[in-house]
Amino acid sequence: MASLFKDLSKLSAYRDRRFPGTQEEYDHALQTSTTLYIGNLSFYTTEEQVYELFSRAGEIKKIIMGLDKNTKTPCGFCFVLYYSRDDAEDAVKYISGTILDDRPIRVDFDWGFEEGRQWGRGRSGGQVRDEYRTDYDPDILLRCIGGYGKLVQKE
Ligand code: GTA
Repeated sequence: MASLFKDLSKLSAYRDRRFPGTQEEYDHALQTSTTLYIGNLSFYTTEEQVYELFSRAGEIKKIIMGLDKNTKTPCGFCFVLYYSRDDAEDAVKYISGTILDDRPIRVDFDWGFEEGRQWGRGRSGGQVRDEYRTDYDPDILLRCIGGYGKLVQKE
């Protein structure tokens, strides 16, 4: 069966500025890689939860949680490495957009994990995109008010 992902524009809208090669090499890596980037994770989602969800698409080789470079705590992303390209494509097709810990997660092809890529690159230590967030973040709201439990009790 022809792959849905032959069209380069469907592979990823993201371009890693730190990729060490040419655009052609980047495109080739995205077409063949078995590594995925998962974004919009809750800071409380564990590696075990990620494993449980993504192993539905195939056998996982490794998971690397994205960490805030200052606090060394999860900051909303991770990398999932599969053994097979077909399994990685299935995860993009079927798992992207599903809800994990109340958040719709984004599953993106990635050029491949290298040591250092697990750290948030934002000035504050977390992900760059969090520094541009204008919508409210339910995680932060919940931390401020003490969780849904308290809200429900007050009603
Ligand atoms: N494969 O979508 C992705 C992706 N993202 C967002 C991060 N990584 C990704 N990999 C894939 N697909 O290893 C990887 C990075 C790195 C790790 C942490 O996750 O390669 P980071 O998010 O902290 O830093 O990365 P990064 O990616 O270098 O920052 P960048 O590219 O400037 O911005 C990330 C996102 O922030 C952008 O896609 C955009 O949505 C948002 N953003 C950036 N600048 C602005 C702006 N001025 N206004 C609004 N939004 C912005």
